[in-house]
Parts: sequence; C-alpha cells; structure tokens
Amino acid sequence: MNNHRSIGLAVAQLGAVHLADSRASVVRRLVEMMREAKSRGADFVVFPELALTTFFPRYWITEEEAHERYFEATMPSEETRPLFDAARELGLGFYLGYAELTEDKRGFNTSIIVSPQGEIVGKYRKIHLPGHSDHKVDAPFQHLEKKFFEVGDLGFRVFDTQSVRFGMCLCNDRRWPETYRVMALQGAEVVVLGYNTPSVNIHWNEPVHLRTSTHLISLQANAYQNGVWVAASAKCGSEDGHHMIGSSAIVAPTGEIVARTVTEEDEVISTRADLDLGAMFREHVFNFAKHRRPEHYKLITERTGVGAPIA
Ligand code: CDV
Repeated sequence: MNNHRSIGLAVAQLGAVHLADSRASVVRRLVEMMREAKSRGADFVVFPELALTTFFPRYWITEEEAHERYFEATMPSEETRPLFDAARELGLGFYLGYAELTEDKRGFNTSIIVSPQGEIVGKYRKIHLPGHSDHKVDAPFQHLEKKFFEVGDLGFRVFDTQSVRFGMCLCNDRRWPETYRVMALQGAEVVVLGYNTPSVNIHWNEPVHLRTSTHLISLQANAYQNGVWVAASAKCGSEDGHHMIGSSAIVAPTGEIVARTVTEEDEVISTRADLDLGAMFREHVFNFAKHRRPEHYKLITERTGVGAPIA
C-alpha cells in the first residue's frame, strides 16, 4: 500500500422515478444507497441531477404548477432531512441535484455538496441548460429546461470538504471542456455530477449506443485533460415510458473508467480514489502554469458561436 491521499468515492445511480412516486419514497431509496455506499468504505456519495422527482421538464405545465410539484423552496425540508441525518449518522458526505426555488420565485437546476456533519458546504446552479422554452406541440414530449430554469449565476466554483477539493456540475455541463478547465484552474481534484439523459431527443436523432458513448467520452477526455477524478450519477430507466440512459461511472485522472453501473436501476458503484494520481498529470503533461497559452485562447471567452477566422 502506498501512503497517497485518497477518498472512498461512491456513485448512487437512481432508477426510474415515476410521476406517482412521492419525495419520501425517493429519499428512502437514496438513504438505503447511502448505507450501501458506507458499507463499501465510501466517504462521499454522488446522487443524480433532479434526483427527488421524475424528470419533469419533459411535461408542458405552467411554472406555477412545476414550482408547486417539483421544486424545493428549502433545503433541507421535512422530506429531505433524512438525507442530512443519514450523512451525520454514517459520516458520509454527498452531492445531490434538485430543482431550487428561491424566495423571489426564481427557478434553478441546482446541486449541493453536503458534509458528513450534515452542512451544505457548496452550491452550484446549472449553466449549460439544454432544450427549449416554447411548447413543441407536435413533439411526443418536451425538454423544457430553458422554461423552468434560469442560467446558473454561481459560476464553476470549487469547495473544500473532507480534505478534498471538489468541483461540481450538472448533466449537459459534462459535455463542455470549459466546465472542467475552469474548475481545474482552481485546483479541483474530484468533479462530481448528476445527469438525466433521455435516450430519444426531439431535436436530433442520435442512437442510444452513441448517446452512451458520447457521455463516457466526455467524462474520460475531461478527466485526463485536467488530471481530475470524475464521478457521474444517472437517473435512468423508463420513467412512465420515457427512457433515459444509465452507465453511471467513476473515471480516474488517467481517463480510465474504474467503475460503471450495469443496470438501469438503483445501483451503487464505488472505488478508493487515489488523489495523487491526478497530481502526476497536473505536475507534468498538464502542468497548466508551465504549458498553457491563454493569450491564444481569447476566442473562447470572446465568442459564443462560430465566426470569422482570426487574422
Ligand atoms: N438534462 C440534460 O442536461 N440532458 C442533456 C440532453 C438533453 C442531451 C444531456 O446532456 O444529457
């Protein structure tokens, strides 16, 4: 055994959450997986995006109805407190995605990091929101993240807890290299994220095998290029007939998948993440201070879409 710094890292994938499922029943499933993660030696567990309800942006409903049924006005609430109690009881930190309603009725697709003391130590609000805000009347379902959520206003920050520097993001953010690089430039060691990736998209036709492949490629490439661990947790399976991919995974800073789910149900995967594995890359091939050339990257912050070639 080496004496490297490490953390026991678990991903708790969640199977389908149907319209009829109560918050309390979902929280019970999450707590059960916290116990399973702890029994495997985990110190931290990663739950999915919008983990407490069905993936409601697929339904055309009013903002008021969505707020009433699917958003959290407080965290913890009566219904979510068992997660915080379990964290304290088990000495286990966690990441959780949920729909956040602020006091002034603004909606965000949010995630938090909670310490083993049951304190919220970090909050993130999703920045790369996919989908649309209008009603696609001819589509079999909607993807209304742009209707129900504002673009996150907290940036890609990092949070120190359990002697680890965590970064976090949500779902579609995982496909964008800027997400990870901004966090890696702040010394992130572990990037945690949750996702709901539908197998069918109303905007483009990508077969399921490719959807799984592009999901994993995004995690693997960005783990390697930033020397970070990436732990990604799906909500998956068929929610009232709407299927979402699984393949939750833990990826090492080498870009290798060290654990991956095999079901589309509630399933815990885990590993002991050697935090010095990332240091090896950050000190050599991806030594940012030595090798990055930001003077040649200006277009990345100046432009959103494709424009004219630079002179
Ligand atoms: N919830 C998501 O952000 N889903 C997107 C889909 C729409 C592609 C994803 O990146 O998986």
